[in-house]
Amino acid sequence: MKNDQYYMNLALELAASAKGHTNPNPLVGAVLVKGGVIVGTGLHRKAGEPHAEVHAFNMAGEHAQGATLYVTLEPCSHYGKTPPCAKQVVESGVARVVVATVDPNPSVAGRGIRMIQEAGIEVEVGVQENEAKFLNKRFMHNMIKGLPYVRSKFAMTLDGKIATYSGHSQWISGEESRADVHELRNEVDGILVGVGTVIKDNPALTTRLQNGQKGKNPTRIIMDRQLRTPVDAQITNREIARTIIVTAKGNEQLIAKYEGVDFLFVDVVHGQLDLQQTLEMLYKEGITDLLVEGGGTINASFLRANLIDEYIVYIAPKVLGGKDSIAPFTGENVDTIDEAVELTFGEVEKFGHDLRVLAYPKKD
Ligand code: AOF
Ligand code: ZN
Repeated sequence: MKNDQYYMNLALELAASAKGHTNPNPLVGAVLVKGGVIVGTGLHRKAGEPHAEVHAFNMAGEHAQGATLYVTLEPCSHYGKTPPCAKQVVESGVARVVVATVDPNPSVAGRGIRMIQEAGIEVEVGVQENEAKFLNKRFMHNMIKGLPYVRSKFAMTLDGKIATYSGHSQWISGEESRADVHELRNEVDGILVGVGTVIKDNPALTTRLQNGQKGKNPTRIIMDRQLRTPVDAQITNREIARTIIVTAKGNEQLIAKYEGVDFLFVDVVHGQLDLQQTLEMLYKEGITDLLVEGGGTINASFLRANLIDEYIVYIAPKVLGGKDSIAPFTGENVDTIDEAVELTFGEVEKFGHDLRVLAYPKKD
């Protein structure tokens, strides 16, 4: 007989297959097992659609009686877009429920587990918990902080440069890395750049997937304190994707020239747009997962405000040198190494000749 861990890993794998499709909802997988036979499987595919458990119960039918349910997130207890899963769990006649981790959503937060226990069903919590939390790091962050999960992405040479002194940067990373960036854009809700990038590169910031697959275009967000975005910039083309310009309070009268663009007005602190406020507003606009593709200044502001939750760094096997070459983080100088932001490395993967390194802020 396989153990709890084995079936939970299966449920986690099912959940992971919907990555990027469930926002703002979490990734959830469920497996029903009876006498060593998998009688039902399910996953949450998309917000508004049935929860993972519902699919698993539909598949199992009467075989759910006396089965064990493995689910990667606590079954919900609330009437949201769908009725509470905990109720269905109780009515299904399962003998045992194994949960990877508690749902931090304030409308659930332990109530689902309690409902099931109170019906006299054995519940075990914490199997593959770290893996489940890691899989849903975006959702966990949203629920706990009320902010988008921020990923800082850049491509650099082995000596840590993102462009030459003149700003030339096409291309540092290879084709495979650049294709991966489009996979990322397909996953996130928003992509944020500084107005400098808009003026210099006039990017469309859309998703172009390989094999002709149709992608989802994230909302494009421009940090533009003085409203320097050209009215005819590609990024302002509303037909392709939504665009939000974040600008300073007081600029309300100056936006008439832009058509079809949404605006957020935030405070200016030390000459810069307040990032914390920006993120709070973006979260209210439905941005749960944000990719920052900024230049060195934007990146440094996010870094120093401790607002980066994940680093996605493509490293090309090239050395550029040059004392004026551009680094991924500029901003103010610091005096000592103690002032570095400490990280822990995550997964390292090869894309063509490049490496992609993931890193996360060190938890204290
Ligand atoms: C589960 N199983 O598969 C998912 C859960 O708007 P609703 O009704 O879809 O509810 C969304 C909330 O339900 C979401 O914020 C999270 O707390 C929980 N998601 N729960 O038991 C699932 N996707
Ligand atoms: Zn549910």
